[in-house]
Amino acid sequence: MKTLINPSQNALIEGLTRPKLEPLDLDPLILKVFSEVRRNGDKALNAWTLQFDGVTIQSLAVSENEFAEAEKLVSEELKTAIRTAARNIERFHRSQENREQEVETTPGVICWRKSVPVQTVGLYVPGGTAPLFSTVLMLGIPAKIAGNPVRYLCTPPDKQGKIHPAILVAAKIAGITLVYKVGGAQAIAAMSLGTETIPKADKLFGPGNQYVTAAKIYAQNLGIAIDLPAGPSEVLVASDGSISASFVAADLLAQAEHGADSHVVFLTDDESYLNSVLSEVERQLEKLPRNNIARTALKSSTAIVSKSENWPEIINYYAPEHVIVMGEYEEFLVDEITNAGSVFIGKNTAESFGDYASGTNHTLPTSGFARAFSGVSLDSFVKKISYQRVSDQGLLKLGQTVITMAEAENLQGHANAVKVRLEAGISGFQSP
Ligand code: HSO
Ligand code: ZN
Repeated sequence: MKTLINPSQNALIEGLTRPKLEPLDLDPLILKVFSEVRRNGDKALNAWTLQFDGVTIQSLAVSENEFAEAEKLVSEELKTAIRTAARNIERFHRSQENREQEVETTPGVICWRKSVPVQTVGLYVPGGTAPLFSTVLMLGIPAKIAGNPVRYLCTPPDKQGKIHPAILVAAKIAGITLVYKVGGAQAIAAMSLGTETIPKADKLFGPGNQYVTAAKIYAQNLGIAIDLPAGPSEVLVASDGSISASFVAADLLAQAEHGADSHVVFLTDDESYLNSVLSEVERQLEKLPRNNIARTALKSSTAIVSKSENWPEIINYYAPEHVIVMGEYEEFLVDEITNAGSVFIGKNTAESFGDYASGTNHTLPTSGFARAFSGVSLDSFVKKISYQRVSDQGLLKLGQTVITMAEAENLQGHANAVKVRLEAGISGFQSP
């Protein structure tokens, strides 16, 4: 990790700059994938799957038998853990169901809003080195609560054409029964365009590599909504010397092991404590199976010593996906944080709780998007439709206001739409 001791403003800005990925010009490939999927549907998916995943898929949809097989392959202990996490995720997301009040803004003018589920949602879970079945819960459970009529999952097959059994077990628990064996940009193209087998989605969810992200951005041009602009995962840990260095080191490494492009920041006010944390990181790193990945991530990560009064500004400038605050300043920091995806408070609150099982969603804004975006929640799966009804009384009370404003905007047609009613309404009113 780079260390910055009481850095200047410029040094700080540089230290908090997230590593840039090699810019790949993916546009031609993404265009090609989309145009082939549009032209050849499932056949194109099979061809891309053979090319990128090295396997020929007999049937895109996971069968009942495959679900049953997966149940047998996952240990009881893991199934219990998945169920416990699912219960907490469900409880937390159900608490987000809020019925809004009808409002009579003017006598006779009633306005209200209702959540209506997005009709078809396509969820994506990457394959690769870590099978993220926890992400299946984080996306599938709010979709179940929202009641999206069509919800399905795409995930790439392994070399044997199989899906990791824990992904299927989690899907079942989250109420997802449609799982398709397709990954990468071709999966996003299939969800955006629809094929013979895969329904066209209205909104896409889920993390992915650069190809998946580029394809999701392309899908937006086709009028498909996406959850969040996704980037590499990140954490900022802010702690004073009262917290065991091993806790801080473990939290930094938990995030660094996600990917070589993960970014972690450690913020403290004591240089000797910073050194103990750094040696603890080295010690724990040795024993981590994914230490190569974590080591690369740590190279472009930063440890900062700065007075605690500067911490809010540093945290809010960086706008971390996750921030863990531990020690004497935790309450003060919690009140001052304005930019973060999710805040973890106190010495026991490892980010891993939120990643898996406390109930909060782990699909969060990265790359500084926490300045303006929220993480995935129940709201992400619904649209809020507004409704209104104007009675005769409302027409009489508010009609002239609308006419005056419309005429001042030189939109006579708008004014007329009220005038014709007012004239008809008033005469109807006066001669019963
Ligand atoms: N930290 C990741 C989520 C995750 N961690 C999944 C483990 N599995 C992004 O918030
Ligand atoms: Zn994680």
